[in-house]
Amino acid sequence: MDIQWYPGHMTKARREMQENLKLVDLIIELIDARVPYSGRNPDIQNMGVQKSRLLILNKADLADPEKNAEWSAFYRDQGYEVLALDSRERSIRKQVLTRIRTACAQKLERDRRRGIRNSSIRAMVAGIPNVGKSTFINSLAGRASAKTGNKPGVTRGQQWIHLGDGIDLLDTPGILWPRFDDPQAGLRLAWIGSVREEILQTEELALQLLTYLREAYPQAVSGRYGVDEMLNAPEVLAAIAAARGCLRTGGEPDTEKAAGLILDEFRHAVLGRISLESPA
Ligand SMILES: Nc1nc2c(ncn2[C@@H]2O[C@H](COP(=O)(O)OP(=O)(O)OP(=O)(O)O)[C@@H](O)[C@H]2O)c(=O)[nH]1
Ligand SMILES: [Mg+2]
Repeated sequence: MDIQWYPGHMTKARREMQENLKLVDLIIELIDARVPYSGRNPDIQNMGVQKSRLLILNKADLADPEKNAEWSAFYRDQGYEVLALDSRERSIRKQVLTRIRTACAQKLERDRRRGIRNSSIRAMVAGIPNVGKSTFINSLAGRASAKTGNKPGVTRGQQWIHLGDGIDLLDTPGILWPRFDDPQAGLRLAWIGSVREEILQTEELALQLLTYLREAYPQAVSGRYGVDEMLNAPEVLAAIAAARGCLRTGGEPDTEKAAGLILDEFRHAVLGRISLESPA
């Protein structure tokens, strides 16, 4: 299955982000903790390379805790400031503000030497669709300033949000890149819900996910649905449809419906905390 999604609004958003780069001191790059490799947009990675950068492994609560630790170390070793977070928690504010200041230490020091007393920091929050950028900003602001929603493409325009304490954040629309060279990348981004549902084949997507889980997290599926670990993906899907009463009018298993259920439960970590990539 070749998944590609790069609509016009992303080209526009990317251009506007590029234009706003000159206004910011820091780029806060949100990466989905379940796909810390494929979920890093190369266009964002190459944006403002001379700027300070803070990496947030977001939705860490949905990812495998061991992998979170490995990925944090991996990016830290590359010289980045890194934090793994559940951005829905308002309590993240203190540690994030501390990291923002650490990441901008040079600028703050420069301002101090110039005698600037009310030094301020402006940061652009960037990442793929649905990674949690607006949620992250709202938790830091302590109020629902930015619109959020559990589907990709909720934020359509850029918006400055004032955090107080001399820090302003720019919310940006989630962007992907023109072509996924690795078909696995497209697949993983679709599994986590960063690709528009309407262009996907749900059943094929779920079968591929079941195949991955059978290898990487065999207990996840058998534990949740009580199906035999030895079954292949289509057999598992049919068994889940039967067990969950997903039936078409004639009594046939409704595998399309079961596929939607599996994807939904995976995305909400009902199958457990699952990572799709390892640094190794
Ligand atoms: N479990 C979990 N859910 C999160 C986290 N951060 C955000 N979410 C959820 O993810 C969904 C998407 O959040 P948004 O903040 O709208 O994502 P966004 O990156 O702004 O998305 P776009 O504007 O579409 O690019 C929402 O349902 C949030 O509640 C997190 O750390 N953990
Ligand atoms: Mg948003």
